[in-house]
Amino acid sequence: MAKSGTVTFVGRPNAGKSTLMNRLLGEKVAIVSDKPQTTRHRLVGILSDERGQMVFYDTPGIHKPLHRLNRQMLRHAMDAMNDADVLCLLVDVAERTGSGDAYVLDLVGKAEGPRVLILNKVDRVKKPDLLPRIAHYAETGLFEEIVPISARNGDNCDRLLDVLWKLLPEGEPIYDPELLTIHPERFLVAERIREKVLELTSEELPFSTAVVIERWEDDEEKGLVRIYATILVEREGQKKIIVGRQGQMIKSIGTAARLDLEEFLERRVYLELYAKVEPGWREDQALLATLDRDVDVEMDS
Ligand SMILES: Nc1nc2c(ncn2[C@@H]2O[C@H](COP(=O)(O)OP(=O)(O)OP(=O)(O)O)[C@@H](O)[C@H]2O)c(=O)[nH]1
Ligand SMILES: [Mg+2]
Repeated sequence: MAKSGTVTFVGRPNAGKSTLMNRLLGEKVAIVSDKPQTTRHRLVGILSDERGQMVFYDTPGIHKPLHRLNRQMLRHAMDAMNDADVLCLLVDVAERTGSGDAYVLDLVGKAEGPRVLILNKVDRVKKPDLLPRIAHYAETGLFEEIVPISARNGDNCDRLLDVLWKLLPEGEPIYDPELLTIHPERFLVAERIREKVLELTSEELPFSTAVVIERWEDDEEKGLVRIYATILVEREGQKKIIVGRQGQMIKSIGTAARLDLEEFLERRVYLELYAKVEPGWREDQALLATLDRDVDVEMDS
């Protein structure tokens, strides 16, 4: 009998959850950045092979929610935690342990089912420094396995996969084995544009930016797709940063995004970006609902 089930990754922002999901899939489904709070939804990645089907849930990092957007992000993380057949807590070993970690550990401890602790970013620490970390988590008695890895360079990720397959229940595949994810192209494209915004801007901007696809036109004749997207910000000053001097910044974002999208969509892309001030969008229930609606599509399995 083949294996089938869900594996959820949770942890603090920036622990490397999205990097790990992409690594295990061998494809980029989730966007990644060096800024915390990159992932805003529960993202699905599907791994199907001769052993069965593993459905990954990548989640927003657990943090103190200061806006409605962040409360929504946490809800996605909690839902994914409750839906997990195997729950993985990711910890960045290059960071000191703090009160946030204790909170996450407590949450994970309350979940049912097998739990795995993943110590990520081992490429950033010396081996002897890892041992007390491992001992600390072993003492909690919460984890079936503790696996040190580097999601970035792939170290020990095969061993992690073996552990996950072992813990997964038996069953029929949930999704068509051909599928890599269930998210619509439109959402994945908006995310990739947001990734370029995160890459090229700094400070508070990443937290207060969202990308909305306004229009999408497939021009079969010319073999290209025209995408019109808005970058939402909260204040006039932020818009100035996004646009940049003489429009340089938004141009750079647009160029980087277009190159990425052409590879992703395997088509020529005409991309037009606008910056728009939408005061307090992170508190705007209707707008957040719109952003959320584009994330999942119902698929027949
Ligand atoms: N050195 C090193 N960096 C890593 C590793 N894994 C991830 N990173 C980096 O850590 C940063 C955060 O990675 P993400 O995958 O976006 O982290 P996340 O946990 O998904 O973050 P949120 O979505 O904000 O919760 C990025 O700059 C990654 O390149 C690793 O194994 N080693
Ligand atoms: Mg992430």
